[in-house]
Amino acid sequence: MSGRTLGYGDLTATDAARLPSKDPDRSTTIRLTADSSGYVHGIDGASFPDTSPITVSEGERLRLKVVNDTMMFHPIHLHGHTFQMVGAGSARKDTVNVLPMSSVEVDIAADNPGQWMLHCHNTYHLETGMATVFSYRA
Ligand SMILES: [Cu+2]
Repeated sequence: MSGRTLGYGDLTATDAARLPSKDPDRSTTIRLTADSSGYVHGIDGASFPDTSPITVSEGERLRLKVVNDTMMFHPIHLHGHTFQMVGAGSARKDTVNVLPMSSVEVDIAADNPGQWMLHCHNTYHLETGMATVFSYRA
């Protein structure tokens, strides 16, 4: 077996897909968590629906850091938007795999008002609480 694994750092958004250049208006961090059993998942130590929403205002550019405090992979998916990777390449995506005990940063253009789910796409992590709401202020 030879070759190497493609990483996010290898991916660059095309001009048509890239977010317009803009500094973030605000930054926030969420931590992906699990209880000591490893079978109850959450965000910042709480399980949905008890997680705190990520609140944004329309037109805002949010830099979101997602820190994985667990030993599992978490493909984090945001509804209603595509974000742009920061630091490792510049791919435009709606799901990013956050590796165990590591983090990713993404920029999100808040351009689609509503109440959108942000969650782990591993269904058993979602069903035990690794979800929150990406919530536009009224
Ligand atoms: Cu997960």
